[in-house]
Amino acid sequence: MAQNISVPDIGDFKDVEVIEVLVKPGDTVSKNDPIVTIESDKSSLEIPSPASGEIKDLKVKIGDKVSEGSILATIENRQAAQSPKKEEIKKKEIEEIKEKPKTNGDLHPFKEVKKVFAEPASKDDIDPIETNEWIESLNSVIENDGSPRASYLLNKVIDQAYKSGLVLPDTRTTPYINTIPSEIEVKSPGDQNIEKKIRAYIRWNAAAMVVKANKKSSELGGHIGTFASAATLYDVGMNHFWRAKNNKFGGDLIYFQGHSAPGMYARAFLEGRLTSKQLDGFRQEVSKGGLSSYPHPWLMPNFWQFPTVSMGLGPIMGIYQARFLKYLINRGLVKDEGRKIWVFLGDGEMDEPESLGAIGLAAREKLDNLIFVINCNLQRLDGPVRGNGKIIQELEGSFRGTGWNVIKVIWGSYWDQLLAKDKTGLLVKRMNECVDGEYQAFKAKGGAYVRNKFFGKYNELKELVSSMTDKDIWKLNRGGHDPHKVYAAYHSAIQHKGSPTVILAKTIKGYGMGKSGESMNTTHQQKKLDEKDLLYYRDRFGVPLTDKQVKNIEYFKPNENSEEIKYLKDKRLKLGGFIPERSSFAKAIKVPPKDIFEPFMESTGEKEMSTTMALVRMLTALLRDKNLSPRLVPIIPDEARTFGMEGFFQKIGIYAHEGQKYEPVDSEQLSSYREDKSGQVLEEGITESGAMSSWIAAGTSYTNHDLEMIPIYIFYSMFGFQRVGDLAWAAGDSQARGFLIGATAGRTTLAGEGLQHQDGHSHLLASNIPNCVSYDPTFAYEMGVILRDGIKRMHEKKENIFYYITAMNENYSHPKKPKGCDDGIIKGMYLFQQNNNKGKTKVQLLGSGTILREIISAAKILSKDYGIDSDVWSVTSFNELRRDGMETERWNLLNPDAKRKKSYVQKCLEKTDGPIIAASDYTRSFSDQIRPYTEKSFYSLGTDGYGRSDTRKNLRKFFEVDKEHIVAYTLSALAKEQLIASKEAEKALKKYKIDKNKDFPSNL
Ligand SMILES: Cc1ncc(C[n+]2csc(CCOP(=O)(O)OP(=O)(O)O)c2C)c(N)n1
Ligand SMILES: [Mg+2]
Repeated sequence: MAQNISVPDIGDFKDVEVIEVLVKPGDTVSKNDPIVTIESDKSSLEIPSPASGEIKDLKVKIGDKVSEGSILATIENRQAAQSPKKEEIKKKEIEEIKEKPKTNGDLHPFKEVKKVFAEPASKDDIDPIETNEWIESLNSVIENDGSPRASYLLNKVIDQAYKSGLVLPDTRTTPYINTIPSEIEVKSPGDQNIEKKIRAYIRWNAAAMVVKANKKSSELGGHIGTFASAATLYDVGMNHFWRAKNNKFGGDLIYFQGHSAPGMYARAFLEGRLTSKQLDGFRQEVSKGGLSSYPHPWLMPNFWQFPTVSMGLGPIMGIYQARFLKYLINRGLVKDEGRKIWVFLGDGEMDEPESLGAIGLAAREKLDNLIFVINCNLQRLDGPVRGNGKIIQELEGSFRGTGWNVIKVIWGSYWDQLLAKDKTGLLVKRMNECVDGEYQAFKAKGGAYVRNKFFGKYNELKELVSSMTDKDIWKLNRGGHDPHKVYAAYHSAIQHKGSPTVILAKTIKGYGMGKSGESMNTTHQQKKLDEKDLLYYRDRFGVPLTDKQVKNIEYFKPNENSEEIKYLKDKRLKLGGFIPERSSFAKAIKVPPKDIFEPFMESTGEKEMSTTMALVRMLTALLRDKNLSPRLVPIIPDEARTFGMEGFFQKIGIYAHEGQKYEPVDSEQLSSYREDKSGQVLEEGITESGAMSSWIAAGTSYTNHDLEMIPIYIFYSMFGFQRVGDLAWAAGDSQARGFLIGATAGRTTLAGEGLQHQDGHSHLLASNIPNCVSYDPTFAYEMGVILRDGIKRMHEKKENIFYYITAMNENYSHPKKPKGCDDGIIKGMYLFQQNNNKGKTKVQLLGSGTILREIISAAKILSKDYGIDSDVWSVTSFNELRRDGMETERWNLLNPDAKRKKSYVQKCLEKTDGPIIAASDYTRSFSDQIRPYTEKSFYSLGTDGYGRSDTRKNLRKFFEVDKEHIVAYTLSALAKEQLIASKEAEKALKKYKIDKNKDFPSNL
């Protein structure tokens, strides 16, 4: 007997929209199974079936308005009795899957449901009946033994096909539809109606903030279109998934897409964390209280956690963050609380090599604590990301190919019914064949255009939408804008085990901006909305502002007792607090007792060693300090042997999440390659960007994990700042603490390696990072003093600075530390040696790194052969001296009436005699930095020009920084100052066979 299913009493609501139709004619339903979902102003509701039976006639479609008593469908009760068998099979299937998973390592969580969509006939099919039999067999296995068994059989068949030499289809991509079938989507427990309102207010306030700033000055700018496309992706996370850090839980870590920052501010405003005055200060950061353009922890240290706006850095830093969290867990330093790292990215951003460059590592390390959400709005700044292709499919292939769990969220709920209704398979075919350039146009040009260009290609599809108005077609939404689909994807992602997950969410750039910028090529830079646009935007999302308020571009915030504000706060309260929020409760690490470094303060006597070797010894000593040792994180990109660090392999082990599954080839050796689940060394392989990202993760552990760590990343100095300068900048912004060691440093010291290896400028690159403190020490005791001071400043006193220290591979003996030079070593220079032999005149010789040794030798020659006295200064940091000089000079300029302050350089040199000759293994600009602060004649020698392979001796001669050149140039300088006769200098030039006609090395 047929029975109507109608809308029951739904209170005062009338004309409520149907947002989901959950059944189709022929479906068998049980009593209380949901039939449709309706969404009122207050909430969304599922309407249950009053009885069991078969759906006969569906009377509504998505978008229809219904009220109490409206008929939704009819149901034939008689069928109910006939269906238990099918239901039983399904139940058994689910139970069986629970009991005996038949595959191992299947990455795809959707095992229970067979994804059914029709397929059009193909002219390649020479025997459709046989094809059908194969498909039926597969269906029957799925039904009787479950999907894991079906996957197993298919894999076997594929293996067999390979063995038989068949050419198999590319299986990296799946059809252009949602990965999660609508039948098994987990429903959001949220109140959709309230969430929709909250989202509307956030959208409005974000846009208003940008428009207002831009009205103040067109210099200020901002972005509306990006957050407009991502609002739902963020909102669902904020309302339901992201757990904040508090005293009970470490917190999920969220990398927000940089230029979606306005949306985060807009939410924080509703949460009461930011005031409207602060929103008015968007991008006006010079006076206090302004909001930074993008996520910058340096500028908003209590708010932003991760600097992401330089495209590509977010993804690689996020991956290594997830890996570092596993490292801390596996080393027993933090609890495994199931914390997740979420990384939000743009589809255009995926062009960056850093974005995809480390996805293999994420899969290999089984980072199931990592979730990428890529906002595929199909556009970047200038236009389409892949106009001629499909970015979602391309990314699916890349991520699946490396072993990620891929969840595509392409179509919104409004499409579900159409997909279900299409019996021809042409709808999926059409979805597959359209390219992104077309999809972009569909959303820019309206419903009629979509009917014509998308559905219009096939008569069957035209027919499929014949009863829909253009408006209905326009409403067919994209997955990333549908909170139900997004919720289901997030829910599935957090359950997933064994591999990282990427969610590819299709959205519309400038969603809701209408003609002023929805899905247009110019959307990215749209920062102005005129009155008409603003009124449209308000109406589009139903923001309760009057026309006047809109014209004044007022923010909208309902009062504190409103259900929206209560709801929003309640959701965050349940999830542990607000996000983003940056804090640190890490305990300081006490610097080790001085005697750990004492041996390095003595002369090494006859024993020669490099500063690299000395450093490694110091690290070994530090590893003996029980308190500090576990916190050291040595990071090496496949150069441990180059730097003599292979002893660490056995001592502290190489971190490997799977331990060591093999007996290493060198197992009998002392420094055998030992991988261990609780290993301490991060042996990164050949990836400087990856190693740098690891270093940043460890260096910010004090805030992200409340655990102070001491990362020491050792690399070829040429492949440091030059290679990963932007990450170093981000490290400064992140306030990372730790040591970067530029090893094999110096343009002439590395000798045989040639142009691409020999570094003559890394210090200059480092000098530009405001909170990077850098040193170029020569002797072991200098290294020891600097290292100790660094640990104290960063990890005991918690200064937000990081260290760059160069270490060399040239072996020489090291003198005992001269008395009282600690302060000078740290400030940047100290008097190393005086040669006062009552010579005819005097010179001040300044040197750093290994070239200091050439200076020391030159001083001897000058004294012995030419009767010239000298003071020899070891300059540990031209960079630090320059900083002090700049500050002092500025103070003096600001205080013209006051007694002049002296820079440290001036204090050191003012009472000394003679001109200054400064030399280093870096370009002249390095030592030139202190030229303005000496008030003396200043001559610099350095290694300007491209490096080349040769012996150290020949290279130093070529770059004119060897002792002979230093002597000859010093004599020339003294002659120029009229302190000696010029013929003495001429004689020396001849003696050392210095070719006056040789071109400047920079030109060679
Ligand atoms: C390394 C780097 N290069 C260029 C930019 C400038 N830029 C900012 S946003 C953007 C387009 C981003 O497109 P997409 O990643 O698709 O993000 P959407 O705004 O579409 O979400 C560009 C080129 C940048 N921020 N970083
Ligand atoms: Mg984009």
